[in-house]
Amino acid sequence: PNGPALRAIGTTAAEFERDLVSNLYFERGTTMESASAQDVYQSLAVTVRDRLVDRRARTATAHQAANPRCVYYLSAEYMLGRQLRQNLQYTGTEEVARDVLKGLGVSLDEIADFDVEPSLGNGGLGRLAACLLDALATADIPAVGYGIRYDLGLFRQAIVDGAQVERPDDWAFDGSPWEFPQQDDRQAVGFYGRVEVEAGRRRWIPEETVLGEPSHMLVPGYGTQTVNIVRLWRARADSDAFNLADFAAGRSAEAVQEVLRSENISKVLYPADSTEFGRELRLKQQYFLVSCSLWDIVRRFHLRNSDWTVFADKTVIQLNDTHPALAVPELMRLLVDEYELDWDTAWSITRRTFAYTCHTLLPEALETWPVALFERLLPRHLEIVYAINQTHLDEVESRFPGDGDLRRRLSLIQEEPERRIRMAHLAVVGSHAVNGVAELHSRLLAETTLADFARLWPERFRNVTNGVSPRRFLRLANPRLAALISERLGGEGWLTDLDQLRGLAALAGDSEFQRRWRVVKRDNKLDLAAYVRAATGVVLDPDALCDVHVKRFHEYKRQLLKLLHVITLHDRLRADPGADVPRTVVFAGKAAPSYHAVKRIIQLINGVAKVVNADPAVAGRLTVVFLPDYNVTRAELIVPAADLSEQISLAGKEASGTGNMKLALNGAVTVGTLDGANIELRDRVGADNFFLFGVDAACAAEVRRGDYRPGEIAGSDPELAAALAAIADGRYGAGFGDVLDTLLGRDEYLTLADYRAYLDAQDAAAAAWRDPARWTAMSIRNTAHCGFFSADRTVADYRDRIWHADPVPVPPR
Ligand code: 26Q
Repeated sequence: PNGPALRAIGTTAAEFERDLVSNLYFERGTTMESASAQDVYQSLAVTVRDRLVDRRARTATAHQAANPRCVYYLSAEYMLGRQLRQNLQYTGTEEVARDVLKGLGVSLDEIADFDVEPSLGNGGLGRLAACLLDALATADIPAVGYGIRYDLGLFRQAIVDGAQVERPDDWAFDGSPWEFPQQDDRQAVGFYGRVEVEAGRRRWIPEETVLGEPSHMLVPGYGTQTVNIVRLWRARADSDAFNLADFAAGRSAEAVQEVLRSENISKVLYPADSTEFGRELRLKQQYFLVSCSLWDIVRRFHLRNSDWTVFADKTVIQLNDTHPALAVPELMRLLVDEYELDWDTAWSITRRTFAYTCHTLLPEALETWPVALFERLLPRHLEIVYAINQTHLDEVESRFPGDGDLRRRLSLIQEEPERRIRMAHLAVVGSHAVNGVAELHSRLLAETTLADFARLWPERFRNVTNGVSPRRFLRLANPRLAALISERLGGEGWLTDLDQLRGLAALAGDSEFQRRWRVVKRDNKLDLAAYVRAATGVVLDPDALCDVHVKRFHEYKRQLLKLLHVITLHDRLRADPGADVPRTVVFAGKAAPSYHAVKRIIQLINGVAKVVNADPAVAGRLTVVFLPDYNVTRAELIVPAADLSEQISLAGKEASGTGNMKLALNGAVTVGTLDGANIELRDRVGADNFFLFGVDAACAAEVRRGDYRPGEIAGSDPELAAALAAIADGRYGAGFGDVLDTLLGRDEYLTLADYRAYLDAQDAAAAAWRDPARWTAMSIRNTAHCGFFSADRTVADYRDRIWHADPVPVPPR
């Protein structure tokens, strides 16, 4: 039992140093004397990683023995964040590593900066997946995350002449020490081809095959022995893909074309967080993920079981939005075509196995795929989708006879203007549970987007409000605040039981505690200021109110509303230096490369920042910065420094938001609308500790239905008119007429309608800031009442309401 792992589990300084130096020697072929910083980083990473391997081995053994119900999380995206500091903390080796490195003449902080985050996602959905995996492992729930190992993650954003420029994110360029390649488990995936009938059974004969090669990364739980895994698939050419005739005829370069085509499948993450439907390669990615993962899930099941009747008792597959919804027809294909179960049995197993999480309400973000494309790529799956649809519509007919309109609305196939497959309908029909990601979102899903389904199967619909990992977003990102909290609460129990933060509420008015709270915030702002200065040259005042709007760019998130506020503040401050408190406004976020309208807003922000920061009349009062390349690492820097959290989406558009939770947890006070999880956040921290403004979702829908005239609002509000005029006169750069036209034309996201209420909320926030004791009390209360937004609570809700999976404790060595 003490097998080979013995070498690398010691946590004393001597053992750690021996392994580090040994890894440097045998893995990098060098010694401390001649090692580069990159050599030291790679060896350190392997040394830390190895300390988790023994836990992983014991986890696998415990799971094999218990034969429990396993949670399989299928997601096209994961944003895991940097691994080094997390794994140092989870293995309790941070201090040892720091001391050992110091003894060897290097600083851990410098080495840790070589750690690269795998940015295998766009934003909230991918980061949620990572937080849930963290909480699953922490709860000792047997789980595997399945995803795609994109060679290129989400593009890196640079700002050139004020505009977003995208550069490739070759995240593994210098090596990828956290990955364990698993070449032996390669799996063939078919595409195209035809369906054949043999002895009355239908079988798919693909025309092309590609191999899926897994590698896994370790997902340790905090304060437990459990180490789960995330298994990421990479496409490799099948040697048959090589055009042998070309090759033999000396045309080796031409022969390689087929290889490249196959391997393109996992080449790059699509950088759009809605609407990229119709791209064949994207659909191929989805099927590639689904096919490899289901094969693996079935293989794992067969390691411990032999009878299909217990499959759904041992397996729950959570679909992270519709991106992996092809898993429904794929499981049917495996069960019916390959394992020869009858259709009804297969369908019952399938439905009991899947659960679906929806992350949007925007109709344009609901995935649909052209039937013609689907048929060419996955002919047998199309037949299965049709068969599922037939049974489904028969059920609708028997329950609501003669309602042709209802049948049309519930169908898996959209007929007009072109025949398309509705992936959300496929996911709902194939699952036993469907959930939204915040109370409001789940309610609106059942009342609007999926209303007909909610009427058909009300018992399937539920809510699971999102949460975030307190380990990553408090302990790792904000060690100063974590230390202060632990000191006051007498330990670190709050890290896995976040409701304990409530104990801070009693200290909200304590002046000595407030003073220490402010020191932490100020030190965090100094860290942010140092980074901002190096990255952009802009100098930040650590005593100014740090006002942050950081998230993906989308019109509905209304970065433009924040910018109108900035322009108005600038105007006011020129007339009266006391018109606002000293303020730093931080914008960060990426725009989908093809989303022209928001790329223009990024340009406008940079134009405004340039003018404001160069104006001596407001120096020391207002500073505006656009921090490029927002990602998990950058969030870990910005979030702990924030005083004011901008959560200003148009009500009814943001499914949940999770940045709102991260910021409140770190003591930022929110200015926000009644949208997504903001509502639940305000309920918990208290209306007095939250700056609410704007129309609610019902009102927004009503305004949109009526004849809304943004021009009239602009005409009757002089400050708003002045802000728009400033954009028009070219001082922030010529030619922003298009931005003005969207505001004064349709103003789809009611930016002008909410402008005045927003400014009033900001004035209220400024008034609170002028009274440091009042502000600090609000800040402390935000942290104190955030326990609900722990991903541990989210996972407990999924476990109780959907997964019904029991923990399997892993015994210590
Ligand atoms: C789909 C098909 C083709 C190409 C791209 C896509 C695609 C990719 C990513 C569609 C959507 C996404 C990402 C969506 C997302 O991040 N949604 C956010 O999910 C969070 C976690 O639940 C919520 O908090 C946010 O409100 C929601 O916007």
